Order: sequence, then C-alpha cells, then structure tokens
Amino acid sequence: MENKIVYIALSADILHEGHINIINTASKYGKVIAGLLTDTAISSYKNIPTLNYKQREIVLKNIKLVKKVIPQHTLDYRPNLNLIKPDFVVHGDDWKTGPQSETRKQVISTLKKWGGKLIEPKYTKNISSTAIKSKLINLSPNNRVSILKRLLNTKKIVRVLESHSPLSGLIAENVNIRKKNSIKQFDAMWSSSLTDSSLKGKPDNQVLDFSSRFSGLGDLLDVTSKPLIFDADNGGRIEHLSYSIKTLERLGVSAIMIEDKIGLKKNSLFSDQSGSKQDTIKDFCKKIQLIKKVRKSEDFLIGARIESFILGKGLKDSLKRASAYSEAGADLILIHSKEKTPKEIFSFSKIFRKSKYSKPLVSVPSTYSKTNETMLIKNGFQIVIYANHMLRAAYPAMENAAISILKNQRSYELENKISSVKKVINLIK
Ligand code: SPV
Ligand code: MG
Repeated sequence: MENKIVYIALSADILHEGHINIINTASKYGKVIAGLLTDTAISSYKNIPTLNYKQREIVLKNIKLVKKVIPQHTLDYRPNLNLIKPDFVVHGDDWKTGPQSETRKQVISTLKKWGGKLIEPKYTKNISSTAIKSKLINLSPNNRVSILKRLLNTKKIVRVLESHSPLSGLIAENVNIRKKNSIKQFDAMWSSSLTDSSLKGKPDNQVLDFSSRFSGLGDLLDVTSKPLIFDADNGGRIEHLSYSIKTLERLGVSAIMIEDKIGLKKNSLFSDQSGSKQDTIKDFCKKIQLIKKVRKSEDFLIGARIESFILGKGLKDSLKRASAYSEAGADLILIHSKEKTPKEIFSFSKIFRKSKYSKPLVSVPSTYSKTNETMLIKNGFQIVIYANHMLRAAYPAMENAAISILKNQRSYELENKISSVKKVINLIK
C-alpha cells in the first residue's frame, strides 16, 4: 500500500473521534490526502464553520497520518478526484442514503475510470461537529461579531431576516429548506426600528429609545448564534454614539446601520416624506468617522444608508454620498428605495460597483418585493434584508385568531389554524 493514494474529504471544524476513525482507516490503504472543504463549500449546506479555512488547515496539516491537505471548493468530489486520481476514497457509510447519496454515486463512477475503490467504514454514531456545536450555542460575543464579515467573503448574497423577539430570532436561526446537497437558510438577523417600535405599540420615530431596544437585543442574542445588523436610525446624537457602539459590540452585534436623515424621524416607506431632511455629507461623515475611531474591532461593520431616493434627490446625489461615506470609513452601503421596481437601485449599483469607492451593497426589497435574490446578485448586491416580514406575518395571524373567537364565541374553529398547545410546550427544548 506504500505508493497508493487515499482521498478523504472533510470540514474538520471540530475534530472528533469520527474523523480520527476515518483518517486511521484511510492510512491503512496508503498515503492520505485530505480535501478540506472551503468556507464556501461548507456554507452551501450548513452554517459557516467556526474556524476559517486557514485555521482548519493548520490543525489538519499537523495530524501525523495526513500527508497533504488540498482545498475542496465544492461538495462535489469530482474535480479533486480527477486532479489526483486516488486509488481509494474513504467515507463513513452514512452517505448510502439521504442527501449525500448522489455524491456517493458520482464518486464511485469517477473512481471506476482508473480502477479506484470506495472504502466505507462504519459511521461513528451519535457524534458530529454540528451536534457538538449545538451544545456550544452560547457563542462569545467576539466570535459572533466577526461572522458577518466572513459571510460576506464566502456567500454570493448574505440573507438577513428581521427578528423582533427571541422567538422570531429562533425562526431565523432554525428555519431551513434542503434541496439535494444544498441548504437554504437565513445567515443573519435584522433588528428593525420599525418592528421593534411596532411591537411596543409605538410609532417608528425614535420614541423607543436605544436603552430599551438594547435590552430586548440582549434577550434575542441570548438564544441565537447568527450575526445581527442593528438598525440605529440616524445613530442618534453624535455625543451619544460612542456609548451605543460600546454596548452593541459588547452584546455581539456585527454591524450598525445608520441613515443619513435628521430631524424628527419618519419611516422611509411613508409616502409623505415632507418634513424629513437629509443630513449634510460632512456631518454624516463625522458620525461614520467617529464609529470607525471608537469601535474595538474592525469586524464590527459600519453600514451607511443613503436616503436620497426616498427623498426624491435622485441618482447623482446618491452616488456623491456613497463615495463620501465609503471614503469616511463605511464598510457597507445600503441604498434605500420605496419604489415598486428595483430600477433606481440598479441604476445606482451599475455605476457604484465599478467605482474606486465600491463597498458591499445592501438591499431592502420591501416595496420591490418581486425582485429575487438572483436578480440582486446579478446587480452587485451582497446583502439582502427582509426587514419587517416576521412582524407583518405575526400581526394578521393574531388578529384573525382574535376575530375568530369573537365570531364563534369559542376557540374550536381556530384549532387547526394555530400551533397545538403540545407544540408550543415543546417549542423550546
Ligand atoms: C426598518 O426596518 O426599521 C427600516 C427599514 O429602517 S424601512 O422600514 O424600510 O425604513
Ligand atoms: Mg428603521
């Protein structure tokens, strides 16, 4: 077996005895080459790994029985198999059924081309990195903060869901749909001023102060692990901003989003924006520069939200502001719009993404909701925020339940439209 080559593929985020079993078995058949899944490959079917590629590579390279580590860029083994033509591939026998069975078939038929063989040791039961990680849900704030930046470097588009409570945060955390080998899920949460205010029965005009919103945020972050972007309206008074940044970073928030409006705040989706004023470029840049100066970590991102289209100022003004905000230190640019189509934001991205000030672009498709993620990616957007949908879904559901009880003078008619008591009791494990 001296000159034989054995290929194994793994994520190796948390190394456990299951991995060691595979590596040991593989080493009995020849020289072990490990295909280490890249962050992009991993995040196509589960959460982004805790350790990045470089960190995982160092660990794996220092395992005695692993002779070489190469990147595996997709879940598909075939590109690496065709490259190194191994005599053997070793994989646990758990992939004979389920979503990976197709990959298994591809491996067998590719190996056949040069007479290679698939070896399938018995899968080590009850152990997986994902299971270990779920026990470690209490991420340290530092770990959580940096995830958003890593996602931006890994995913075509970072998908963000509004979360106004710990319970809605758990939906953003856990809901996913699987399609063959890939998984679709939310990558991050949006703390919205609109839905935080509505939840408290107050208008979205900053009457709900940051202290109250931060304390709600603590509860949400207690039970979730995904990164969060905080909608800070216009950031409040510049004299108070450094205190807010300190709290947000301590809580583990990954980004602050500030908008360039001043005066009594009005929600941007109101058709009547009279009385709303835009900040001067100079003053808004001062806020960005201050955040840049006081933040502890460069992984805590500064989002600048441009309201030119909302206030009818047009493309030229929005581009001028984007360049200035980017130069002042914004890490993300949110170009907001309340049009029914993405025409104006796409005209913006077409020019801005080619400029030397280009930064990752954020879209909030509340009014142009026919626009899908593929179209946003094609037009240069890297973050999409579904900014209010959890609250908008909850409100009519609760209202309908109340109306049904009034109409029928009992709750029976509701039973199959709402969660069973048993389901609610078992909701929180
Ligand atoms: C929010 O969700 O509070 C926002 C987005 O700021 S918008 O409602 O479109 O202004
Ligand atoms: Mg808001």
